[in-house]
Amino acid sequence: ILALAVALGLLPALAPPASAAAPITTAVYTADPAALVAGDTLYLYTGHDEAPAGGTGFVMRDWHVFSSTDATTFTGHGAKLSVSSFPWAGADAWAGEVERGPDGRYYWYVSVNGNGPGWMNIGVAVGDSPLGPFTDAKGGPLISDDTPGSAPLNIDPTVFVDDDGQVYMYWGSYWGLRAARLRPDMVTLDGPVITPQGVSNFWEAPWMFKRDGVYYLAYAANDSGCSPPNHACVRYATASSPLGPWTHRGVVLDPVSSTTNHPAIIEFKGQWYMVYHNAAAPGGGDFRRSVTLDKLYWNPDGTMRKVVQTTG
Ligand code: FUB
Repeated sequence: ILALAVALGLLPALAPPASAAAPITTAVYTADPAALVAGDTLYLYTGHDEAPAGGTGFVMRDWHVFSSTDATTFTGHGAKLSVSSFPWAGADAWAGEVERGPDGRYYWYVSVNGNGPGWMNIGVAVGDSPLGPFTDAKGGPLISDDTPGSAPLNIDPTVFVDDDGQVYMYWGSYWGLRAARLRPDMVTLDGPVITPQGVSNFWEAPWMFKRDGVYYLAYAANDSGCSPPNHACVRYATASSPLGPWTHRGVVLDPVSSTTNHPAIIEFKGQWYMVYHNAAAPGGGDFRRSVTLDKLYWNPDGTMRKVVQTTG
């Protein structure tokens, strides 16, 4: 009866038992996770924090890949993409995401400093398998300050291929969230850049996905509703159309021990997960972060329950 009442939405579900979440690795500091399921494997694509202890800024030169078949034990595959993979770039290997294209290849979208007059760009690399090898897919930025309508800071791409094959990309920061359609080639804009509406308190780190016909956009927010101050939480919004308008639905992940927060939400072997980073690894900090994950549960009405952050 209790289970039926919960299923009908008449009673709130009891909090699920906590499971131990440890950093996916302590061999390197990792940040800005993106998740991809291919076959029976969960792949995590991460940034790599190399700031010294006590450092006061990001030192990030490459991106790493990890894989797991149980979402508990992860194998590190090392750096599979670096700033030097993009001949036109020079620094700042910030957040990225990998998406499988209609051609079956794997496209890795990243934030990277072009070393030109502007600052950050969206670059894209491609490989024939989730582990690469990955090479620059375009020979220049997909999005730069020169792109009409682009964001004031072009970082944190999230790419989503809808059931009808249409590709969408969201990106941006506190100064402006942007979205655009991509062509099936995955590396060319398909129409104008737009400014999505209804995404409250957006800070950075968008992650787009779809569940039961509903579009979800999770993102880092840094407002007074996230406590402690200046530590981002993860909010999310839903929409019935991939470009919005969006309706804010609440906080799904409270602030973590690092000032930044960065979500990747994915279903793997029937269980949903929130993948994120914090400063919890030994010697960790705001610029020495580590990726971890916890289970994520849904309410019957399609809203997400707040993730219980575990340690282990
Ligand atoms: O890791 C560098 C930047 O910090 C990312 O691009 C943001 O999402 C934030 O995590």
